[in-house]
This record gives sequence, C-alpha cells and structure tokens, in this order.
Amino acid sequence: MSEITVIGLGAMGTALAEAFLNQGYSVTVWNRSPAKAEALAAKGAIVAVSVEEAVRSSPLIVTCLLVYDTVREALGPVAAALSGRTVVNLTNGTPEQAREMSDWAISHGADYIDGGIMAVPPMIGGPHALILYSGSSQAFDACSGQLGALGTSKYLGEDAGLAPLYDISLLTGMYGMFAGTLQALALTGAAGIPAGAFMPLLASWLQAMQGLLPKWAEQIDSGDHTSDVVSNLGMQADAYVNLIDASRSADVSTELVLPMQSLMKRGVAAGQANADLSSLVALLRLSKQ
Ligand code: FVH
Repeated sequence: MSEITVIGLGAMGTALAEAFLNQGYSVTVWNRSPAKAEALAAKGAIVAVSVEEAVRSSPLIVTCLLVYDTVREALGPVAAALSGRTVVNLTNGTPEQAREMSDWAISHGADYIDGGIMAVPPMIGGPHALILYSGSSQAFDACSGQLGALGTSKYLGEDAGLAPLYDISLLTGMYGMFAGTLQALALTGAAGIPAGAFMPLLASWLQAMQGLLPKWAEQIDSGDHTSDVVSNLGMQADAYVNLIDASRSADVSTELVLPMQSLMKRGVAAGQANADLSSLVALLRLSKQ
C-alpha cells in the first residue's frame, strides 16, 4: 500500500508525483505508456501494472490526464475499486464535466474533489503554484496536508464545478492579455521595432492598467458604472477605431481586435457611452438581456 496514487504521467502528472515524492509520501503511479513511469520509479515511486492496481494501492487517487473523457476511459472499467477512496481530478475541463464526474465517482462510493492547476509543471511544489479545489469539503479537509505538497491550495466550495469555473475564467483573462500582446507585437513588428525594445513598455503598461480592476469589481457588484475618471466607453469606442485602422494600414490582421469593437458599439448603442468599460460585462451575459 502507498499513501497517494497518481494516474497520468504527462508533463503535469509527472511534476505532481515528483512533488509528493519530494515531501516524503509513498506514491504509486500509473501511465498508459509505461515508459513515462521509469524516471519516477528511480526516485522511489511504485509503478502499478494496471489502473486497477494503481487505484487499489492508495486511499487518495490523483488523476491528471489530457481531458475528462480519458479519465472516464481509464477509471470506468475499475469503478468498483474506487469505493471508500478519494478521487482528486486535476484534469482541465468544464464545470459541467466536473459535476458529472463528481456524481459518477460518488455513485461508486468515492469522495470527489475537482481541481484546477494555475501553474506550469516546473512551478509545481513551489508556493507560486496555485491549485484551486472544489467538491467534498470533508474529503478536502482530510487530504489538504498531502495536497499542500503541490503548491498553494485554495478550496472554493462544495460544488465540484467551482474549481473549473475559476480555472477557465482565469485562463480567459490570461488569453485576453495574450491576444492583446500578440496584436501589439504584430503592429510594432510591422514597423520594424524589435519585440525586445517594445516589451518593457508593454509589460509596465499592462501592470499599470491592472490597477483599474478592483474598481471594476466594485462597479460590477454594485451595478453602478458611473465613470468618475476621464475614460468613459464613448471616448474609448471612438479611439478604438484607430487600433483597427492602424492595423489595417500596417497590413496586420484585425481578427483579434474586431470582437472588442463590436462589443463597444453594442454598449454605446445601449446608452452606456458615459459609463465605464466595466458596464460591458452585462452585455456578455446573453440570457440576462
Ligand atoms: N502542462 C501544463 O502547462 C498545463 C498546466 C495547467 C493544467 N494542465 C492540464 O493538465 C492535464 C494534463 O496535462 P499534461 O501537461 O500532463 O499533458 P500531457 O503531457 O499531454 O499528458 C497527457 C496525459 O494524458 C494521458 N492520456 C491521454 N489520452 C489517454 C487515454 N485515452 N487513456 C489514458 N491516458 C491518456 C497521457 O498518456 P500517454 O500519452 O503518456 O500514454 C498522458 O499521461 C491536462 O488536462 C491539461 O490541460 C496542464
């Protein structure tokens, strides 16, 4: 018997297993392609020859596979062995998938915790690796010590869908920043400006703009989007046209920037020209309109 089983030894699963081993836990591992377990075996992991053996080896089962379907594919045939164990699924997915997985695991007698990893593999085990959890609070309390080996844990509540909801929302914010960065670099690059020369300015500008976000949260929660600065939506919508025109003149694609313009136009048409940009969030919630 071991304390923790890790199922899935891709880049992330391997980092998770290593972090548990580094904290002195006894760890059983399983991966579809057995070769990926060899390096962990050299570090003290026990390699299971089947998923069933892996599941039966520990009370705490951590899964980190590519997508939810692969988790069900792997665990489905050995569902009976899950009874009495805790499954912590750190595979990326949607809130709906997490709730379905939770119902499925509970129906087989297991406790279920879903997780969202806000880190890349080299960060695992360090304090900057944030791992979001939701699902059974009782099970989370019981294994929070072991999970602490992976990074900083944040438990969000009983609904298993919360961790993926926060995870996906954080990733959405990240991709928005990446999209803007790609556009900015294409535009400056088309003018022959090296990325290395422009990037420090962009990084510090993005950091300065982060200062607006707490006010947005207040405005969205209160519903009062009154603009008390000098950058209301109407002004920004007019200036935004220049982003599009400058890209077109430089023969840079506008595919990343056009959707924001369309939302700004909707906001102005809805009478929100004098409000702050935070007022646009309501227009994205289609069923509320
Ligand atoms: N890597 C990262 O930066 C991100 C950070 C945030 C969280 N994600 C999510 O973590 C999940 C695993 O990601 P990964 O980086 O470990 O992914 P891979 O290295 O591609 O490994 C995939 C593992 O899944 C196994 N697998 C795939 N299909 C099946 C299947 N049908 N049956 C059983 N196992 C399967 C694969 O096995 P193998 O190809 O080695 O045999 C790997 O173990 C993921 O949800 C990220 O979104 C990572």
